[in-house]
Amino acid sequence: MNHTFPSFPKDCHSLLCRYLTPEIFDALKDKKTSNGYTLHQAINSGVQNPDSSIGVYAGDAESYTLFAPLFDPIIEAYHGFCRSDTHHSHFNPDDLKAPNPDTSGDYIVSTRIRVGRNIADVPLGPAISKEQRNAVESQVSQALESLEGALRGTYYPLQGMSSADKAQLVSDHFLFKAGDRFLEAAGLNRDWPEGRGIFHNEDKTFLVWINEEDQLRIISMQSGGDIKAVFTRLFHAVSAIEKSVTFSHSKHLGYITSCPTNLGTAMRASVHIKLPKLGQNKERFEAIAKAHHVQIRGIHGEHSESEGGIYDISNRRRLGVSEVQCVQDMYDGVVALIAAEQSL
Ligand code: ADP
Ligand code: DAR
Repeated sequence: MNHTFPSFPKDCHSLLCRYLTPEIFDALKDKKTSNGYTLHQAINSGVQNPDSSIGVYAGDAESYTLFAPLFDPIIEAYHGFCRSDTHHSHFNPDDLKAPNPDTSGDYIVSTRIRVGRNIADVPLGPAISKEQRNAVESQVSQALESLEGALRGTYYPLQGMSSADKAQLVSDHFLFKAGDRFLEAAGLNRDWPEGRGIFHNEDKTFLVWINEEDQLRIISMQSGGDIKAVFTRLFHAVSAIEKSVTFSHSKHLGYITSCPTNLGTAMRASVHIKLPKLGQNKERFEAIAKAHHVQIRGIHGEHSESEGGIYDISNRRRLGVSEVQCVQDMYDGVVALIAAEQSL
């Protein structure tokens, strides 16, 4: 058990180093969840990677209550969501006001909306055993292969997949990259690639990642800017899967995920969008993004750079807002960014 308060560099700006006080460390350092998950494990990613933005991961739903003195202020700082708040879901695509904002196809390359989900009463990725992870792969892949119609598809385990097929799926933005150093230090890459894989339908507009950062990442995506069509497909996919799989969920935090940034809806709705002029006007770009609660990412996922003036624009809020609001945030941000790009 590591009993010494971690040392953080002076320029550490993670929420971990902001909220882990010696008093909180002393109060939590000897506690373990029923799955044996410790404070040391929960903070290891942020200790090993002082450039983390958050720096903590939950090993099970219980982590969010047992380590609440640390997780609660981090959740409040990231989501603006307090201990006494409750999360409400609203996933009806009929209530999304989002006519295609780019029918000419001049700006939006593609649209992707994903939710994270984890199986109820099973430890999350940082604390799961190899046997439990393999059982999740088996249960979820079987549930997916029973889907019909437009959701019909095939499961491809990562183990045994050729490097060429893997590289092609990653470069085409369909498959997750191998776990990065943040996930490594959180214990999320253990036994890689065993128990991991990807399910997708014929035209790769409906995909499910199994046992990456969460046990499921349910994804709807297609070329162009028909955001409502992508959201509608995701709604039907999630509704079909939850008929046979029970997800980890709480009244207070919504859908439970390993990283606190994904709690609540666990939804990230994004477009890959051409904004070359705004890209040269960072201050204005970031001001519009902030005003519309959207995040700017590179086009190969988190911690990547933009290429050719193309950016990944997605909702930042996930907890304390509904699924419809997440997509509305992204949509309204995209409309404002296109207008700004046109004005430059
Ligand atoms: P996540 O969204 O699952 O949290 P990332 O930001 O790492 O994770 O993105 C995962 C993959 O999805 C990356 O390959 C990224 O390029 C791809 N991606 C994200 N948004 C879009 C989009 N709108 N169109 C196409 N690919 C996308
Ligand atoms: N890299 C970690 C996680 C940040 C949020 N992104 C996730 N969960 N993929 C950090 O603390 O920076």
